[in-house]
Amino acid sequence: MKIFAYLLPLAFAPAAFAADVPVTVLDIAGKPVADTVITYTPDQGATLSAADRKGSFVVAQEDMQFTPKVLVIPAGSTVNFPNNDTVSHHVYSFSPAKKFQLPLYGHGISRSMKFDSEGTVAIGCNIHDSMQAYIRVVGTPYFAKTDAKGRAVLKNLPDGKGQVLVWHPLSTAKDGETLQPLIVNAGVKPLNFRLKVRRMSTAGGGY
Ligand SMILES: [Cu+2]
Repeated sequence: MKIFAYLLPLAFAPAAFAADVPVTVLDIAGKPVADTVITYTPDQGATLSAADRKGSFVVAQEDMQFTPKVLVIPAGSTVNFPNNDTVSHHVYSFSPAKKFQLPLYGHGISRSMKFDSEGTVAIGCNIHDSMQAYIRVVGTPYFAKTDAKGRAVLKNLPDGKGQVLVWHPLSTAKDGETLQPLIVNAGVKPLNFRLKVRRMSTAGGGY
């Protein structure tokens, strides 16, 4: 019966704390910045689960654009690139995080590619220069992307200290990245960022 004396304190131990942290990203003029990727990495390190690493995502080719223009995925994920246009496209990237080519293919056809290395992968079409997109490959399960209102929520952040990394393709910060420490506890507050961003550089709706 003595064993209960040991079990009882465990039953009343507080559950591991986790927090959802809302994030708002505005530009210097106070306008929302959509397509900002926010990641959180605990100082003790982050681990992607086997399920995280087997994710499947989509960057479609529609109306002569990539949709979405910014995608965030855990390292190890696969991205499908369906061509929903009537014209053919040739998807490629020269980025060090993933150099690849998906040679010219037409309507109704999809190709896929696996992304194992963390970093930013700039995607283009060999035929249509205005088609541009970015795949942000991350090594933490805690990530989010801002909507048209510049809002996102980092979910289930574990109790403790860590770093928040904010990235946007048009950010003037080095590599488009801004780093800020964060302490996650019961008093954690929403995060607000002001980003200095360049104007969109192409007419085709890319970045
Ligand atoms: Cu194209």
